[in-house]
Amino acid sequence: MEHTAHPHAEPAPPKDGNPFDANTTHALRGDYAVAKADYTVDQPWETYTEEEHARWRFLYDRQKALLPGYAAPEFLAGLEALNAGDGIPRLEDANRVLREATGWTLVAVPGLIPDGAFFEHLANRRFPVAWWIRRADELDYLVEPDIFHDFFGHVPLLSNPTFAAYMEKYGKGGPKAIAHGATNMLARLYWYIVEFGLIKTPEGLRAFGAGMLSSKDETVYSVESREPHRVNFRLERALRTEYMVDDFQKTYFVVESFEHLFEECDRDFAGLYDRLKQLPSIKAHELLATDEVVHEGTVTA
Ligand code: HBI
Ligand code: FE
Repeated sequence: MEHTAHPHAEPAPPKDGNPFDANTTHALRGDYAVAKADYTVDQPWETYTEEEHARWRFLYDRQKALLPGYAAPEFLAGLEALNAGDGIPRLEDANRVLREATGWTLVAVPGLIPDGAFFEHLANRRFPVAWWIRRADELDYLVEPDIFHDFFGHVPLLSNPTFAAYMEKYGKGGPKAIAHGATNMLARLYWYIVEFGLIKTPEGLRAFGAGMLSSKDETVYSVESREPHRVNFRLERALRTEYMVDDFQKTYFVVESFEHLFEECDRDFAGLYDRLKQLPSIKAHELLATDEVVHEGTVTA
């Protein structure tokens, strides 16, 4: 039984798909009518049902058991510190841990929010987390990020100082991308790093992206499968590379370290946007002669 999210009537879902994220066309699920101007809402923690807490524990326990050997050590350390396995977490509890570690706080939102609002939160070390949890029939795939994707996938790394600084810088770059009509390129960077990034460790490649670490199948696929390409992360290559939202990645980008990630992105994007706009985008399955290939896969179009 789904809990009644808010007393207000649900707004009619947008007819022409999703106004906040050009990459998806589904209607938004959350109740935006009760959100403040910055799109935040109070987390209705008391309304979560026992069944929803059990759903959280199922997803949490399944991922936690799977991650050793696949997740980056910094992610595993951040997850431990959050101690969020007993049920849907109170964001305020996580905020005590995050404020101490890196000054980040979590804010509850109805779901996807407009790019401008999203960038503004990140620029101020606030991470938007959808407050609702997926339905029982969506355990393995859902179109819009729920609290499990946002919290389990994104929050653990916010306690890593270098990655936390990267995320703030990503948000601060938002207005320039909007001004240059390049939010699609900045979204590619977010997709290939924050959602699906791999990192090199002495023990081999490890996943740190929220999209793979909150997915039981893509956690394994991204690190082990021979199908996808894996190439060293270079900022321009990622900004030019297209992605699909409803399938495993055909190409994963590998960072040397979070410090190297931060340095590679510590540049003036304005000139980049203008130059890269003149170049054709790169297909998700394409390999370039200039790529530093970590693994050449078998994927095709
Ligand atoms: N809104 N709540 C939420 N969470 C996201 O991850 C998110 C968003 N809005 C836009 C967005 N991501 C992407 O377009 C980013 O690349 C900006
Ligand atoms: Fe995400």
